[in-house]
Amino acid sequence: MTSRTARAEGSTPRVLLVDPYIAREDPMERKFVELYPSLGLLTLGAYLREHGVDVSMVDLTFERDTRAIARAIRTFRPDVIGVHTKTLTVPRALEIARQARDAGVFSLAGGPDSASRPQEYLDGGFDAVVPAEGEVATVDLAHRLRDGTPIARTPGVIVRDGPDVVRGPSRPLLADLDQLPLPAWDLVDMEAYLGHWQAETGERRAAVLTSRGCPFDCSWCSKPTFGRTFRQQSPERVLRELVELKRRYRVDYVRFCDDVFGVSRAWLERLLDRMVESELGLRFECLARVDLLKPDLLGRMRSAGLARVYVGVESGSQRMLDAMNRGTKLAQVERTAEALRAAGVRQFWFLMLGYPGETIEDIEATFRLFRRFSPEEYSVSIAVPVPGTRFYDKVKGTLRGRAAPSRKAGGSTLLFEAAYGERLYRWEQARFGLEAALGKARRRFQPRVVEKIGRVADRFHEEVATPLLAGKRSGPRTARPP
Ligand code: B12
Ligand code: SF4
Repeated sequence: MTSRTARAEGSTPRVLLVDPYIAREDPMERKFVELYPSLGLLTLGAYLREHGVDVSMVDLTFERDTRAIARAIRTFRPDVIGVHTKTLTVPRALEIARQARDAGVFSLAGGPDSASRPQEYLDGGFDAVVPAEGEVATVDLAHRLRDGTPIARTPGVIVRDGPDVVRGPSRPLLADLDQLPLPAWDLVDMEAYLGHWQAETGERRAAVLTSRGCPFDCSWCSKPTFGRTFRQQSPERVLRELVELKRRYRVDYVRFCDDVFGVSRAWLERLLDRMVESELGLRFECLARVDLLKPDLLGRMRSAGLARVYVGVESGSQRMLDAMNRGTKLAQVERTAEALRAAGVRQFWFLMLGYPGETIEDIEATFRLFRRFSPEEYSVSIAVPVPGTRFYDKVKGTLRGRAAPSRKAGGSTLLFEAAYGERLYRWEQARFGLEAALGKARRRFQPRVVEKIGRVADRFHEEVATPLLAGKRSGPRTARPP
């Protein structure tokens, strides 16, 4: 295996990175327009370059097929093809591993999906998997392959060695994220992404990551690459990235992609100050927890450009929040939702149905909360048990043999034996959809007409849908908004 890729000692190793996601094949993409280049790959690419590796990248996001990979193999002649993996793209990742094998190129998988089930990628044809932070391990591996030194037991790498699979010792995480170079944006067609956003929203939008990991411990959350660790860049390093995005790409809107933004209040205050002082005029959005998003900071966040917040509300039932080990209180949800509304910041709520132990009454509580605050945007998902989580361990005996929710069904697939059947949850999703539409209508049309539609929908829900799908009547009628 090693001899297949070994080149003259002293020559520069060549790594071809691949993002296998093709947007036009994804039915959900048109619904949730969220196209950004993978920051994991761009940072990995920049780091490899800084450490003596030639890097090229095939980003399939805007492509029609995978032909660009064959072209890159011919022209760039890589020693290693490194594929970013998500559950969504498993078949294509495996197809690329086959393509690499046929071309005699070493294939390497990294990213969240291969990190949570490396064996399947090795069985599927990959030569190796980097199941955690990628930078240092990949530099080491690329140089070993170039030098023809054995790669089995390379720290942070799992390799197929003949019939065996050899797992190298784990590698410590990077101690200081400020040492990371800026993402190698030139590896992808930034103009395609920025132009896409400009056409959709009128703004040139880019993604930025200020931290790695998350210190919280929600029982359904999968954290395959960084586990329960947390590191962040200094606000000054973050500002440097923002300045470059503005200068090189005329970006005017930033999505902070951190698992949770603003874990440390002191850090956040310093970043907000730097952003205001810099007068970059950027607007931004982030994902926040209701226990961290303090109403007294919202004014400052707004002045620094805050436009939208993704809020992990998840449930309107405290019992369920506790079951999920969310660590948040309903009072915090209410306080945050009110403060965001008062500050004029758009809210995007994440809600989840079907978590073990959830009853119709809990779903009603979530619905009432949703009706009361009527967030501008939302997503209601059916709980997905991801391997490696406590939720998965809890329901693994009742799994239904499907690894991931169907994109064709809008992601709404029940993968385990929940309290009710899939049709109930799908009905609830439709009901939240109707309520969202009514919420919008309330702001624009005759309230009486809207209320009437709402009452008819409530009656249908209570008297027809719930008894039919859950075999019982729902709780008390949902309160009407004032
Ligand atoms: C930000 C984010 C997004 C952003 C993406 C922004 C961007 N392009 O960077 C948006 C909102 C667009 C998004 C979309 C989706 N996301 Co997302 N997202 C995240 C999040 C919160 C952070 C990703 C990130 O930047 N991490 C930081 C970087 C540095 O880490 P990394 O990407 O893992 O890369 C490191 C290593 O994994 C490794 N590595 C990565 N690739 C490779 C490749 C090789 C060859 C090697 C050697 C190493 C290597 O090295 C990197 C540097 O150390 C993660 C959660 C998480 N913490 O990972 C979820 C996460 C990646 N997303 C997830 C999902 C499911 C999705 C969607 C499918 C959801 C949807 N709406 O349909 C889409 C898929 C879109 C797509 N194009 O594929 C899941 C993936 C689970 C899985 N097993 O597939 C995650 C893990 C969340 C979760 N816990 O469920 N996402
Ligand atoms: S769901 Fe969010 S807050 Fe909870 S552990 Fe995962 S990343 Fe952290």
